[in-house]
Amino acid sequence: MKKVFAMLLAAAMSLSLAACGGQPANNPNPPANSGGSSSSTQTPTPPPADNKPGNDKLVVGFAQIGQESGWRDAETNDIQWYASRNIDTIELHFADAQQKQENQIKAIRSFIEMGVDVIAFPPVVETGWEAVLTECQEAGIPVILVDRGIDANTDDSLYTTMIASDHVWAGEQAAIAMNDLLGGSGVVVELEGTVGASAAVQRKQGFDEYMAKNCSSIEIVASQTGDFTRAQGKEVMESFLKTYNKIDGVFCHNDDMALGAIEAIKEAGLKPGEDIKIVGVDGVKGAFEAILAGEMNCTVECTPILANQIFDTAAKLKAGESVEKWVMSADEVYTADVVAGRAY
Ligand code: GZL
Repeated sequence: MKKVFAMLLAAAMSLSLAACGGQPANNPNPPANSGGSSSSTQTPTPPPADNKPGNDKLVVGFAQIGQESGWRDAETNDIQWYASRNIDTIELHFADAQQKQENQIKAIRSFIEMGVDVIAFPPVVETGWEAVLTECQEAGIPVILVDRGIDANTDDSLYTTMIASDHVWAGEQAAIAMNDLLGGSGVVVELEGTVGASAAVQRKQGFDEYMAKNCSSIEIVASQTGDFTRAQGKEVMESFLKTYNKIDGVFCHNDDMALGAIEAIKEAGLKPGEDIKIVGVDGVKGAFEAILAGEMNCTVECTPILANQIFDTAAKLKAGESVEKWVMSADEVYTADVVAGRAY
């Protein structure tokens, strides 16, 4: 019991440290935008002269989606902290696209202009990348997709590798947990992530297909996007509660929307985690706290701690080594049993 709790708390702590910009006590360097570019929406300015050929640092351009969730902040802080701890060997150019695809594309084009060694980015949506990825290919700059993918119809030679969790698996695990929580029957609503994002499309696919195939007495009566944000998750859950007089469970494509749904359920005079079962994805600190408080029932982990893999893979690509097309993260399912430590 103590071991599980310590492990979970450590997991939550590392996520929360990364997410809240905090740093382990022994890290003298606060997370910094350790590249030559700004971390605002402006297109990063070209790097100093030392970025020209001959600079033996690994120069990576990272076009981040934005700051829509605690998970996203955890990923950003992990990447910036890792680069700030390795400034002798890594030069990170980091751009924040404020959740706009056009800003990600602008940032990628500026990285091409800089002549970075590798470009890495989480595609905010699955489509609309052919042109800019072709420009990367023509410039001879390998591309790493991070935490989300692009449409299966897009020529996959346009990117070198993807480092991400299996989002279909996450949706299936959420369905298994929800089925268990409802005892095989009930009415469920779904809070979807960003429209067109692979993490949302695939979590929905995993959840809905599992339910259709295995849970004939569970009905999904509504499914609507909350754009992966807590505020919109709350708003959509409020509308569901006004529309449906019986909701037994809610599947949220990420924990931030689950935390918003919890607020809405409480304000409706109901008990989250009891009257309405709540399953999320990500494994952020707030989800563990809600589960420990009995207000949430399960979170399916999707690790945001990818910096090590990103920079290791980038270094291999710079050295001309080949890498797997998909470097899949290993994730766990945290039900209340696991969190309470009864599972061991
Ligand atoms: C998952 C990632 C998703 C998270 C959300 O890999 O793309 O984006 O689940 C985040 O919290 O907004």
